[in-house]
Amino acid sequence: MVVAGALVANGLLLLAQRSRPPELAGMWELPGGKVEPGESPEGALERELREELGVETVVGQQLAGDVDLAGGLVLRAYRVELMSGTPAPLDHSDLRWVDARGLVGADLVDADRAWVPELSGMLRQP
Ligand code: 9L3
Ligand code: MG
Repeated sequence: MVVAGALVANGLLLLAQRSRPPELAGMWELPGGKVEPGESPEGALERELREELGVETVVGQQLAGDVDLAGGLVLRAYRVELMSGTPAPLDHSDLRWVDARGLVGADLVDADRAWVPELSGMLRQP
């Protein structure tokens, strides 16, 4: 399983720009990564966000609908709350906070597109 986090603050969502692999580099995603053996999905997401962004988070509600990825992996997204730290692009090319319009206009990885309607509803409207 792969887990991803929707960090929303002040009506804005944090998007992260992938640096790899080449076919995804430059595209934007909800940050996260693979669940390791022995981890819960929530624990894995907290670890990934600590590694990728340098922040402490608490994982909340799951977003609706898991997404099938190539290679038999399943992608699941959760709301996450920022507890401490300021997100930094420790593993990504760049970070960006987007409102509803910015999310719709972003060059998102295909896997994350299913959540755009649900996420837009949580964000500041233009
Ligand atoms: N993936 C897709 N959308 C996301 C994330 C975090 C990951 N929001 C896909 C890209 C990779 C795989 O899942 O094919 C593993 O992710 P990572 O460990 O390279 O971040
Ligand atoms: Mg990752």
